[in-house]
Amino acid sequence: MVDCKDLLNRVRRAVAGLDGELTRKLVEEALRAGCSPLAVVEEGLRPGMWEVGERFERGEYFLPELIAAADIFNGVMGELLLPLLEASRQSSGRGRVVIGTVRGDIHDIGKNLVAVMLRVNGFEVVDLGVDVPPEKFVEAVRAYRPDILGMSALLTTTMLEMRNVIDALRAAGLRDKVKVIVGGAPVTEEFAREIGADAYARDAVEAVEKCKKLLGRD
Ligand code: B1M
Repeated sequence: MVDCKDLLNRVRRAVAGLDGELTRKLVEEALRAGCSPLAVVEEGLRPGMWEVGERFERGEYFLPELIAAADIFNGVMGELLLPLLEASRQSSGRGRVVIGTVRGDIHDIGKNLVAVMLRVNGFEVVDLGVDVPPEKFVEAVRAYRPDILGMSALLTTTMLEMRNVIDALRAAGLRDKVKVIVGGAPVTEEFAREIGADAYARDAVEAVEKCKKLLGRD
């Protein structure tokens, strides 16, 4: 019997310790042992990144360590996990999602993962990238006519931009033309409700579920 929990705990520690080679080795081992690629991300890599953030807060890590952690994550994601996740892609036609990280924020790892999982589950995704100002979100809603607009924010300061985007949609007469979903580490269900979003998701899997629900196709 494979103990994914133990293996993924070791992945978490390797990421937190910024050991790229060990992370890669353990991820390969976990995949060989039959742990799901998504579990590797959500129960191994992501908690490791979280711990990196905590060490940063405690003054044990600095900006170069955050960058190193992001490189480790993106490395194993791109080489080992993405091909497996994409192999399970379902046929398209679920709906179109425009997604981006809000103005002032350049964190994109979580947003990219949400975009991948939406694509894998049959959504067409238009990714606007990072540091996206409200007017660019509005322009994209007008141009692409998505079913859903997704916003990601990782900073307590930038999450406030989400409200500005919703206000800008309203001012442009587009708010009732698109559903809005928000997410990212500091974002909560309560905050989503407060700013008038239609949904909140705490991770990529929940984001897919909520998007299906928003379109009444779950
Ligand atoms: Co920064 N950073 N960072 N950082 N960083 C955090 C967010 C922080 C919490 C670390 C900490 O102090 N504990 C902290 C924010 C504190 C706060 O505001 N409360 C912080 C800080 C302070 C900063 C800087 C200000 C540091 C500085 O310059 N002094 C700076 C800001 C830059 C800016 O944006 N303007 C900065 C910079 C960076 C790097 C660029 C070096 C790098 C990002 C690289 C990149 O993204 N390409 C980085 C990193 C790596 C982190 C941590 C360590 C890891 C983030 C991550 O990738 N997690 C982070 C610590 C933490 O998150 N606790 C931290 C893995 C990812 C899979 O999870 O992003 O949460 P996550 O995404 C999840 C869910 O949140 C959800 O699903 C995803 C998948 O499961 N989700 C959605 C996300 N978006 C969603 C959208 C949805 C639905 C769900 O719907 C549309």
